[in-house]
Amino acid sequence: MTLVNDKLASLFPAHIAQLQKTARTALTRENLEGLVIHSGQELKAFLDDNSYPFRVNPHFKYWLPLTEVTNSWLVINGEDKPTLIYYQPVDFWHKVTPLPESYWNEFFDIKVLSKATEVDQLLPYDKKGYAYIGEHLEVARALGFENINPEPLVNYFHYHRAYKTPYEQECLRQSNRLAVLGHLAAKKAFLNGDTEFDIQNAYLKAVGCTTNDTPYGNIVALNRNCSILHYTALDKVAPQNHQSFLIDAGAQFNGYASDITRTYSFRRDKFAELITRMDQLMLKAVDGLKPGLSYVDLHINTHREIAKVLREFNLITVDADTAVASGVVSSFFPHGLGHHLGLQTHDVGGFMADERGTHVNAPQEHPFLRTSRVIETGQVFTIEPGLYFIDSLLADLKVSSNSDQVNWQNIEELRPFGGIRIEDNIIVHQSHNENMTRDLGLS
Ligand SMILES: [Mn+2]
Repeated sequence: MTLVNDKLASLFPAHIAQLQKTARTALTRENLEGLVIHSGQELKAFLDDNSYPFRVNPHFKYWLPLTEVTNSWLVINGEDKPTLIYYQPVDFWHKVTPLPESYWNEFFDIKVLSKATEVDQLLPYDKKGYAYIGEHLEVARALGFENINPEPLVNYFHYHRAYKTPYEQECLRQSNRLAVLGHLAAKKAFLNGDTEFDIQNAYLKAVGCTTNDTPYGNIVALNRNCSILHYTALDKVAPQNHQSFLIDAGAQFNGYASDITRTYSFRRDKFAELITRMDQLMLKAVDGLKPGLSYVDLHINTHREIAKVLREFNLITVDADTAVASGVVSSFFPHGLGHHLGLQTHDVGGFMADERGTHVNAPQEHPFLRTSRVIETGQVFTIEPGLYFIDSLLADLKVSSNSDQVNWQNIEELRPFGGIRIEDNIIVHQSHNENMTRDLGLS
């Protein structure tokens, strides 16, 4: 861990310098003096005194690896050392986290806040030139902010967040490392015949986290459940036969997410062959990530590749081109090829054509694609093609005019396995792609 820490320490200064530069440009453009970023506050459940799990403002954790502190603030002007107002109450009910001593401390002017309501004493006196970035609009107004989450400023940051600094890239590698530990444990639990619930626990134990710490709700699915794209039910009873296993699960490191999916067959059967073929297709799609190309084109091209697989496995009766043209492929691959990855699992800025935030939709025929942006160096993506046997989509297909393009008997044979998705996390470098997931040995 010290080696990792040394590496992060060596990369952090350039990260902060980059963010300062971004902030300076954005503030000058908007004619503002500075920005005040609120980490957030706990949100109480309705009529209850318990809070939802805390999720820090992503703009806050962009600047420093603090993901669990509420009522904390950053004051930034892009020139001076940013001020961190760190909330450390006197509280005998809850664990109070003292400020961790770390490589990033020296880059902030740190002030400790012991009463959340007294923050105004530490914030800039005149709020006119400052923008509030955060979730709690009533707090911002009460403090006297007039500029609350101004869109041009937020868009500017969202656009630039797509280019990961070397520090962020290292955080994403570490986040992949953690998730891979979980994936290896989960695979073992599946082959041991465990329930979905027990596989999930094996995953969390190996990563060393709770469900509140994962970047999104893990998808741990056996057999037919693999066909439910966002299945999160966690059955506590084992199925009669273990046939297939799909796990879509990530981890967080310093607030950066990993998002990895694997599918396994219990036996060496037709479904296992289909997984091998989809894995090959998936790696080919990764090779298609190149600076200057369009992610939309890569997605559309993957449709054609999946059509070829459907034909090879005799799941359709027509050639690939016909299946693409008729739209049959979408019944088997109904989601996008992938998305930007970073501080958020589905990272922001995917539809932005420029730093003003000009929105470009995904093509109408591909409504679930999460990015329309040109691929560029320094961006980080998931690539996650899928091939599923989804009851509702197949039912629609069966009564459609395309029904005769499908080999229904062969579909029935594979339906109990649910489906396949394979997902890796990739950094696009100028001369090559870095597949962080494969580099860690997860096949
Ligand atoms: Mn994903």
